Amino acid sequence: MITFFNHKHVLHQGRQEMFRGQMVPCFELAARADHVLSELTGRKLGPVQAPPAFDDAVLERIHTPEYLHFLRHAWADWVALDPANVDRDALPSVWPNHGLRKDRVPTNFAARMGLYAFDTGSPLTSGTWEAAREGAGCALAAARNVAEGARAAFALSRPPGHHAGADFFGGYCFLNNAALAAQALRDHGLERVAVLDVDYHHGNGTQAIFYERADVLVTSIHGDPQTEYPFFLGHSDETGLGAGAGYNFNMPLPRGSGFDVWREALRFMLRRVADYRPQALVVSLGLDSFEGDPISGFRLRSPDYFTVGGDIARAGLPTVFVFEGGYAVAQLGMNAVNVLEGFERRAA
Ligand code: Q9C
Ligand code: ZN
Repeated sequence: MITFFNHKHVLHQGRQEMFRGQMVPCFELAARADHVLSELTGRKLGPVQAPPAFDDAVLERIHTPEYLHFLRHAWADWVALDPANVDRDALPSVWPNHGLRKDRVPTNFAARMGLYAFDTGSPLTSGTWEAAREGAGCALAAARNVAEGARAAFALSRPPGHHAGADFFGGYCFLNNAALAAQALRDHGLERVAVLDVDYHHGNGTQAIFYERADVLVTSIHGDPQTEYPFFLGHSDETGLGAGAGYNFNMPLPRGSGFDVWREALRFMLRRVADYRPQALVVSLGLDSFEGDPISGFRLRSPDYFTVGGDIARAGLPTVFVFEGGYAVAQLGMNAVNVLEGFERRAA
């Protein structure tokens, strides 16, 4: 399968995130994408290309103009606060929760950070916009390839995307690549598109974006939000709203779940996908379900990922894979490519 690789991903390198009252080194490292790329090329999975140029207007199919404006100018605004900020990443510290107003956009930059962010774990850096924008280009290119008849395509990029909503960032995510891919498939004329999110963390951004829509089915298998990030979304009783009622499925699993339990959940979700009769599938491919992941709690082993890829292939759908989380850097390339190779074997 063809891979669209984000060569600009290195422009986004957060230094530290807030964790349990301390600043700790970021888990979402540049080495992640490079490991997957070298494994891909080593195992000859197919051609690797840079995405073609695209117009920013397509980002507004998913994100609000105000939020995009904020992201585009955030670094300049941050440095304008204090020239010494060039050597510091921007993180929020105040939020419009608990009875505070979010209908007025403050001019103060720290306040706007809080308006558009939902955690203190997603540093915004000098190159975040450029890196995230090019990553969106990878997702759009992969979607276009699949819309034009490819069996599958892979968008290999960081920062990841599934926690980002129409007007917010968090969970290391700024632009929702999977949502942009799903929307691009719709805009290329496909009537029904399904999303399957297998990242350890619930894809709250993707769910929120499509929650009231029937034309994009969203399914997700993830750590139970009672104990796992992002905590405030991802329960099984979230099934969609309005026109979207019945088009959202969550399968929260307890921390510690192994592949037997996880695969049953995958099969359940693939039946929901089949019932929907979509014309294409977008897979939010997080590899943080791995037993060695430093911030997650499932127990999948490296060979299991071949099976995951094979199960997904058996859905028989044109498939866009979008890279998401996965923080066991040394095994990340192997695990990601195992999924893709398992898919290719079954799809052939
Ligand atoms: N210090 C994705 O996998 N922080 N995002 C958890 C660890 C947030 C994960 C605490 C994890 C976000 C795309
Ligand atoms: Zn994750």
